Amino acid sequence: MLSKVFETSVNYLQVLDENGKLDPSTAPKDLDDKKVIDMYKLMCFARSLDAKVLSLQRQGRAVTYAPLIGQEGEQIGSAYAMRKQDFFVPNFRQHGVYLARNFPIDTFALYWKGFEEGGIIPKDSHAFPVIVPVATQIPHAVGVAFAQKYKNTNAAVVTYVGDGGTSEGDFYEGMNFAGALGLHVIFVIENNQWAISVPRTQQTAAKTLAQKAVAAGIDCMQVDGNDAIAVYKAVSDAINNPEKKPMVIECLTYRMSLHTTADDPTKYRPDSAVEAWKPKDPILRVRKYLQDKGAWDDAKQSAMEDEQSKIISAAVEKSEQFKPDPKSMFQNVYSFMPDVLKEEFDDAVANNFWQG
Ligand SMILES: Cc1ncc(C[n+]2csc(CCOP(=O)(O)OP(=O)(O)O)c2C)c(N)n1
Ligand SMILES: [Mg+2]
Repeated sequence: MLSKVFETSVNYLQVLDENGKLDPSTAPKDLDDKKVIDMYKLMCFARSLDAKVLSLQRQGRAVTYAPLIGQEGEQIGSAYAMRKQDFFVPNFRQHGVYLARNFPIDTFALYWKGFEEGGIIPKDSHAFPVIVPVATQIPHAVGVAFAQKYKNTNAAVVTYVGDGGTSEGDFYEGMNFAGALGLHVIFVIENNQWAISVPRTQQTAAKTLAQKAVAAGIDCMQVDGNDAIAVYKAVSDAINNPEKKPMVIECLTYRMSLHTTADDPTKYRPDSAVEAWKPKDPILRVRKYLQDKGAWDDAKQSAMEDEQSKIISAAVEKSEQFKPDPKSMFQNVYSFMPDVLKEEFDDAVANNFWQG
């Protein structure tokens, strides 16, 4: 006898197409113009901030930076779906999510100057710090969700991982744990088609990255990651799931710029690949949608741009006047200072090594 014991499929969601046309049958029930305008403004803000930091880095005024341009739709859409009590566990590219979660822009500016003080996460923000080792945030996120279940809170955990990150053991182990224990974690896969110079096509033979959830017994779906409204709906449904089930949401998007400022993508991908994604821009389609409805116009656009640019300039100016305490470089790695570090610290203090 041969019988089928299991069958599955992966759904794909798009609400707003590239021309700004909304599909009412898939649109979130709670969608109104205010929400769309809020998300639109945040996407524009994220893009302006991104351009600013990139230009500061090129002038030697900021440290290594991972641009987010092109990924504003999935970042703002998912962040906008989060409630205050939910936890945000990032990797290294989710500046837009921090922004939408009201992370202080002054702290951001200090972070990109390389100051320890920029790494301080405000208490009660329910955000974790930037993490660079690929996919190591996943077990942390799952651990936070385990703690929420143990404490019987009503907080979900939203964590982010790149297409490359989904090849890591931490990703599979974390999903397995979340599935087995029924933890309320939402795994947002930012499939931006590249892991530095490795294209998505070489990353895995799997047809979708979402389906990796299936082996862990977790629900999954694919979303147009350049459609902020679709991402908002997918993440919001997962957060408000009455059974608090885990969920994997693969956002299809594109890394329009560099991996980081230490990278030169012209060495491994043609400009035409980037050009092909330009019409799918996540900001453009929301603007078209709002303008067609008469809810947005050029005057509103320039007023918004002026306001955002003033906020960004003020934060940058403040960060450039900031006087860091050099001792802080010793103080934030361990909860207590190990002997070997203490020795170096004492030596530095005794010899006044940071003066002059
Ligand atoms: C464990 C580990 N291996 C390798 C690296 C170097 N590295 C940094 S980012 C990256 C690619 C990540 O690609 P992806 O997960 O798709 O995220 P994206 O950068 O595209 O947002 C690699 C290999 C690292 N930081 N950590
Ligand atoms: Mg990637």
